[in-house]
Amino acid sequence: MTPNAVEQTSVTMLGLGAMGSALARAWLVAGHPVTVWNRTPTRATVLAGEGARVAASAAEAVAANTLVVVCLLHDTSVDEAMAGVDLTGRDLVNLTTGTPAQARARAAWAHERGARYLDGGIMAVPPMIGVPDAGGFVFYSGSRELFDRHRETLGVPAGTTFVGEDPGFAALYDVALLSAMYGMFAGITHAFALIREEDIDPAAFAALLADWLVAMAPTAHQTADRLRSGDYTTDVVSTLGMQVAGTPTFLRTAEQQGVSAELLSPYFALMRRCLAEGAGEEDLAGLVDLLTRRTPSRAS
Ligand code: FVH
Repeated sequence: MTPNAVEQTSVTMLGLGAMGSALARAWLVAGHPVTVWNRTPTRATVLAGEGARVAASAAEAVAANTLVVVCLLHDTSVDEAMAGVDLTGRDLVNLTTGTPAQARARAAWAHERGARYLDGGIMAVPPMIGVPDAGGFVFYSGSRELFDRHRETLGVPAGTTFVGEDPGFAALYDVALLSAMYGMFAGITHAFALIREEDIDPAAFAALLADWLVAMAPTAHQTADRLRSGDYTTDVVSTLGMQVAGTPTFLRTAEQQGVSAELLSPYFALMRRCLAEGAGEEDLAGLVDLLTRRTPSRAS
């Protein structure tokens, strides 16, 4: 260490898949001592060459450092990898994707074993890890004290956003954002299918499509405002009634282009159901209530 260098927190990384390897590498590059373990030991070879210490077992890796980060395939793999491992006094940060219920159960499991617990939901793909301008970040929830203690270290691979003391919240935010992403992917898939058989350059079309999706993104804020206020009718620009009236055009166009409407139809069915409940003058915020089976404010 150079005379002015600050000692960096040592990190144990369990799981060296695409994401675990990227995380471990980011800490190594930033000067953190890193101990790694992977079920299939050969996956540690490259990182060993980059300075990681390779543990022979998960137990040995956990014993090496207070801060233990886990990024495995799924919740069951966490159970299998950590069976019988002593977690006493560890700061366990679990970045394995799971449900909110799994995260809450995992927090209780960790506490029973004498560990502090933070859950994380990674909003990035491996190439974004360790690249500050890439826009990747991780939702964290659970112990605020633990988050604050390791905030700087956790901020090395990607940005950090703490979303609450409920350990299930990081997973909930993660799944909510990814669900919105899949909705967008579904729309992109349908749009490309519509033009697929025509003499249209997909790249030129993609530029228009991407700009349109960006222009529509503020809908998220408008929906939030309506859900908070309960006012679904003031200043509605595109009423549900008008939009439902337009749906046959979308379905007929799909049919004429030889495209299955299977991605659009469920959303249109929800719109029609909302209209049938009397929401014709509203915008689409009422669909949220319909999905959650809450009584929409129009009925109260
Ligand atoms: N990669 C991505 O794009 C996404 C981005 C957002 C977050 N996800 C989540 O991150 C978790 C890990 O994903 P990954 O990309 O690293 O996944 P793989 O490359 O498939 O590596 C899986 C690792 O899990 C180990 N593993 C699986 N089962 C077990 C088990 N029973 N016991 C111990 N380890 C297990 C596997 O080990 P091995 O197959 O090499 O022996 C890998 O280390 C995941 O939750 C994503 O949803 C990634």
